[in-house]
Amino acid sequence: MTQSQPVRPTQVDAVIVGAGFSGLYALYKLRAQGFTTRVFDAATDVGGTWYWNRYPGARCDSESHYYCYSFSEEIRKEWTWSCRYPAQPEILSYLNFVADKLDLRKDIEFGTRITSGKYDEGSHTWLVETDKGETVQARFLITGVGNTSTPAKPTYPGLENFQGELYHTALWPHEGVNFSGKRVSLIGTGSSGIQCTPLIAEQAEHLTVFQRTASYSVPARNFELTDEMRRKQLETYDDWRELVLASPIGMSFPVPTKSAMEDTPEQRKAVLDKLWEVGGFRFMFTGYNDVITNPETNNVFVEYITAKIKETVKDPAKADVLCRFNHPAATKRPPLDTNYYETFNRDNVSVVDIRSDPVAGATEDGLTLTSGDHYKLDAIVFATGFDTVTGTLLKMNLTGKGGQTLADKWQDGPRAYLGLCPQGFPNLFTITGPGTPGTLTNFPGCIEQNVDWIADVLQTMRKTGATEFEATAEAESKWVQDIIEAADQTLYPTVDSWYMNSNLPGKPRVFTAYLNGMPSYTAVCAEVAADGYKGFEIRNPAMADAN
Ligand code: N01
Repeated sequence: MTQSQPVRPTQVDAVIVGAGFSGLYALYKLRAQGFTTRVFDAATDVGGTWYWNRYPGARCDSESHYYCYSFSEEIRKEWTWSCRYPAQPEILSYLNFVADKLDLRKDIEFGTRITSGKYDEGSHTWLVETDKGETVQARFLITGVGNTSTPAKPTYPGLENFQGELYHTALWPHEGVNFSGKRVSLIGTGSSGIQCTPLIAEQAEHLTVFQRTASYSVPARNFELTDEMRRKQLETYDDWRELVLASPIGMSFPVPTKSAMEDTPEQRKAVLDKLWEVGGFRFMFTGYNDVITNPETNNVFVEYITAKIKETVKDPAKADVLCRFNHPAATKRPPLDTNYYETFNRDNVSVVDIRSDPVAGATEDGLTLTSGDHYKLDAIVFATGFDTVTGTLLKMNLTGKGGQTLADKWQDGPRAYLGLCPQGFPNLFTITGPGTPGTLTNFPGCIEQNVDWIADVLQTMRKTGATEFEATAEAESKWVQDIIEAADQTLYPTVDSWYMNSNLPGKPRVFTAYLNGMPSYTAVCAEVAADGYKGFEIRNPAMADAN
C-alpha cells in the first residue's frame, strides 16, 4: 500500500529552498513563530552539502564543538561528537538527528527542485514553480542553497568517449566506489581533492593527481574526543562561545593582534612551529593579523609551508610540482589535510602539473595533455569544485520587479544589501548569500545569525501588516562598493578564486564576501533593524492595491 502524500497548501507565508544547515534552521524558526512554510530540496533527504559530498575522506574543516547549531541547549547536550573534525557521515547523522528531534522532516518535500520564481508586484508575493509542475504562492522566498552546491567540471574534448568511470566529488555514489586495481586520475587540488587523495591512493593501483594550482595545505591534526574533553567542552561552553562571537571567522580562536613583521625570524618560526603542530585553521588565522593584507607576512607563511612540503615529500621532483605556487597563501580557501603531502611518498602516486601542460582532451582509454603525454586510466575523479556562490541561486530562474531576472541584475557580479536582499527582488532573502561573511566564516554561526535576522523582519512585517520589504538601490550599492573597497585592501584580488567569483570562465570577477568579520556584520544587521530597517523600504497592502 502506498502512503498518501499530505495535502500541502499552495499559499504560504514562506517558501524555503534547501534542507541543509540553513533550510532546517529556517524551517524550525519560522514554524515556531507560526509562519506557514513549504520547504523544498532536490536531494532525497536532509543534509545539504553533507548529503551530496560523500567522497572518501570528506570531513569538516571546522571543529565539531562550533560546527553545529547553537540555538538549542538540548541538542547540544544530547548530541555527542566523536572527534575534532567529524567525517561526512557523522555530520549527516547530526543533521538527521536535528531533523528528527525537531520533527522537521514532515514539512520538507524532497526530490523537488525549484525551476523558477517570479515576483508578483500586484500581490507582493512570489510565485514559485517546482519541477513537479506545482506553483506555490508565498509572501517570502528564503534560499538556503549553500555556496558550493552546483558541481562544476571541465568539458574536455572527447570526454564522452572515455570508457572508464567518471566521478565528481560532490556527486559521489552513495554506495561508495572501489578503486582497487584501477588506474585513477584525480583532477583538482582544492579542499575536496586534498581530502580524498590519501584514501584513493590507498586503494588504487596508481593515482595520478593532476594539479593546476598548488595549494597551501595545513595538517588538520584530527583526534578522537575523550569523555573528559567533551565534559570540559560543555563546562566551558560560555567561555568559548564568547570567543566564537568575538571571532571574525566565527571560530573559537583568539583573535591575533600583531603582524609577523613585529617578530624576529626566530620568533616567527617558533609561533608557526607551534601552530603547525596544533593544526587546522589556527595555523593561518591565529598567529598573525596580517597574513591576508601584508605581502611580507604572507611570504613568511609561503616560505614556511614550502619548507614543510620539501621536508615531507622525499622525491624532489614531486615536491617541486607541489610547491609551484602562483598565489599568496590563504587567498584561496585554505585546505586542511590528513597525510596529503605524505601520500606523495607512495610509489603508486604521482603528480602532474597541468598548468604548464594542460589537458588537451580525453580518449576512450584516458587523458592526453597538450604535450602529447597520454595517461591510460580506468577512472577519472573530478575534484574541480563548483559554480560557487551565485551558481545555484541563478539556476532557480528568479524574476523580480519589472521583469528583471536575477541573472540580468547580477551580470556584473552579485548585489544584495547585507548580502541577504537583492534590490528589485522584494521579500527574497538569500541565507549566507553573496555579500554576507558566510564563505569566510564558520557557516552554522552565520546561518543562525542570518535566519534570526530574517525571522525578525517577518515578525515585524506581520505586526505592522506590511507586505513588501525591499532594499533601496543606494543601500545596496554602498554595501557592494564597501565590499569591493575592503577586498582591495587585501591580497584576495591578486588571484582568481571562488572568493573572487572567478574560478570558472565567464563569471564576473568581483569579491563576494563581507570582509570585516562576523561580529561587525552582526552589529551592522542589528543596527539596521534597530533603525527601523534603514536601507529598506517597507510597504503595506494599500500600496499593493494601488499597483
Ligand atoms: O573545490 P575548489 P573543492 N582543470 O574550487 C581545480 C568547501 N569544502 O570542491 O585553483 C583543472 O576549492 C582548481 O584549480 P584552480 C570549501 O569551502 C569544504 O575542493 O581553479 N583543474 C582547484 O584545484 C572549499 O573551498 C570542505 O586553478 C581544475 C580544484 O579543481 C569549497 O568547498 C571540504 C579545473 C577545485 O577546488 C570547494 O572545494 C571540501 C579545470 N578545468 C570542500 N577546474 C570541508 O570543510 C577546477 N580545477 C572539509
